[in-house]
Amino acid sequence: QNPYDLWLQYDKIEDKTLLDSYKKQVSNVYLNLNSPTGDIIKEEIEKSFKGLLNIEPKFDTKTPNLIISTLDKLDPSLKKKLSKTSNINDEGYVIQHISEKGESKLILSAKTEKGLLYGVFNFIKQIQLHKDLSKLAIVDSPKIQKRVLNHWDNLDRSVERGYAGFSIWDWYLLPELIKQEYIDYARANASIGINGTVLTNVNSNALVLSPRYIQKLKALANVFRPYGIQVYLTARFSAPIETGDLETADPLNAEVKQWWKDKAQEIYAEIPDFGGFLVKANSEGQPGPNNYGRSHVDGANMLAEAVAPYDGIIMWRAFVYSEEKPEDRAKQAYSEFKPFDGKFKDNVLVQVKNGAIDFQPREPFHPLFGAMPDTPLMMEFQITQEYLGGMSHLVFLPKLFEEVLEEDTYTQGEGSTVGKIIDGQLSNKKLTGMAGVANIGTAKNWTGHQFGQANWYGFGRLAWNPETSAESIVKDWLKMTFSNKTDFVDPMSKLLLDSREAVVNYMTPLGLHHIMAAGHHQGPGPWVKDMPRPDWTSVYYHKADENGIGFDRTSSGSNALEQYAPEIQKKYSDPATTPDKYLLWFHHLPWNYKMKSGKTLWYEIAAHYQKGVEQVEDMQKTWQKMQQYVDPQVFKETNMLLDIQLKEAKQWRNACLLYFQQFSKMDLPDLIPEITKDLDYYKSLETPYAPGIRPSWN
Ligand code: BDP
Repeated sequence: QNPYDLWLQYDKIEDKTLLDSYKKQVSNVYLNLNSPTGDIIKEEIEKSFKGLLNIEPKFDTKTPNLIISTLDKLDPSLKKKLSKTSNINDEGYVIQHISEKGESKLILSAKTEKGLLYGVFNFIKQIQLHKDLSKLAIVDSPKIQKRVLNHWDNLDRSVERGYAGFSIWDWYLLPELIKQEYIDYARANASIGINGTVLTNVNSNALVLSPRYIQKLKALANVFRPYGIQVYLTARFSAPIETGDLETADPLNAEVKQWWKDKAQEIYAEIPDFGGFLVKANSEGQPGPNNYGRSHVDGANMLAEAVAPYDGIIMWRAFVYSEEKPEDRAKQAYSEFKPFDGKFKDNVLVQVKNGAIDFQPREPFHPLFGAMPDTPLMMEFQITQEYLGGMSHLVFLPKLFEEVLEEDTYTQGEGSTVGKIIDGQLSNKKLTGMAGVANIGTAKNWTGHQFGQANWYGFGRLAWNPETSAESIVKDWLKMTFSNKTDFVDPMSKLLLDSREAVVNYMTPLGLHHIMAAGHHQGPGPWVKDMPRPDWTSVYYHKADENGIGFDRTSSGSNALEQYAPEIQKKYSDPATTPDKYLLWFHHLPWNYKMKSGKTLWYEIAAHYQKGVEQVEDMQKTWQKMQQYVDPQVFKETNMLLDIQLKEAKQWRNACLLYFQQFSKMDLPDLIPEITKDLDYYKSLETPYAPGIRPSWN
């Protein structure tokens, strides 16, 4: 195993019977594509067969047993035998075993070469997973169109909230130096169906729109194109001013409109398949249309017009919460965006974070999902673990993503899940998308923490099909990355699948949220107050006082609940029927409130913190038994990281319990091991510097 190779480890199959049967089934390959994508397919087949099967496939044979061809070039007699090819879209593919004249053949076909590339990766995966090839009958297409990574990478190569080293984009040496990493990055993304990448931070820099940078961008686009990946940039709304060209960036100003049209033309002349722009406007100090008394619709549509002639899109973020408004931060995006439903141009996707606050270990789904039926909404997940332990905690995020996608919004009756809104099943708009804030950097294993790779992988799988289960993702990833052995896969699946609940338990159980240390968001900071904005503090969110704890978002409080469907309002307005996991998100409750378990709220808070710590201890125990299955270095490093995770889980537990105890004035339950340090000690642990932060923000 080489961590750099991610889930594309092609180690030789040990089971001799299986190996022999594979060798027989795929040794002679028909492949007739003369294109850069065709070359990539050929290389991948060679590489994987050499690694997994130790064979050099023959490509010049008259009797192929593996036929890789686009549908239009496929022999009609073979084509007839394929089932349901009409169901696939332009990125879909068919992998099917057939018998022809008593001979068995594997056919891999698609409408486009891009579809074929995806099919080839899935075919290789079947071998990695030791599947029976004679049973293959896969017909698959992505359910979401724009499957993109968002890099929060700055031009100086620092990465906002990035914990895996520096940015992989070496802007200074581009366009001349094409690093192997760019190619490997594209290959890894293509293997999981990611088809777009936004290269720059949402807190953007207008410089990237300059002619010099467009040349650099072009070089990257040329690398990514044969892998089916489009490049996008973040657009700084004030760019026309910052470049010195104009004195305003007012979206209704004719010169401004023309400026963006010219800019689009300039980019598309170099990069004909440029994807478009991602925009963070009037959010956390970023410029935007509101600066000119214009709306988000005015801003987004102006840019949409500029890229429309080239089939470009605008991904306009709904991550807004104003400094001036006293409204609960959780309500603001909905208040501002819902009235705009149906007003955006067809090539605008409104990009909405999974929850209404900010990438917390757990949040209820964002109320905008389902509330804008006439606007395509793009899901934004965060793969980098800003609020989930950053670089050091093992947390399998697809479990979080799955939970959000499965939530029922009830906006079009029961079963209106977030996933169905995102993939367009419940919207009459065609454009669909999912974005993941990347966790990739210059680290030798790409993601810093080896298990961060699973989150990149899992994001890709869910962007392809939001109904994929976290369980199937975890199994595939473990097998492809490490080993197919049941004694490894079963306990490790459990470890990964439980890891998300562990982090919720030891950081923010029972609906608590945003109580991390200020700035870097890594350790506990329930005491954080007196920041430039109240909604950047912890006390704003937990509202602990002598009467209790939690944010009342029912009608007696901020009434954020009114932004959800009546079914949800009904259930969540009463603490007795609110799921425990969201209890303190929606309610402020007395410390001795009687929980469903019969215990007090204070007891349950403590018990959850303790459970989280114990879950990390269990993770360590499981990992100890895995040494024989994993690379020695990965084994050692993961051990050390789990030690850090355990230490920090205990810090979280102790700090939060001591802090909240000031208000509850209740004894800690016996299940909490004695805490020998005082609260001041835990406050003093707030590290003065942690990587991945943009110092000027919260
Ligand atoms: C917050 C981050 C901040 C980002 C912001 C965003 O703390 O660094 O710039 O989100 O998404 O989570 O724009």
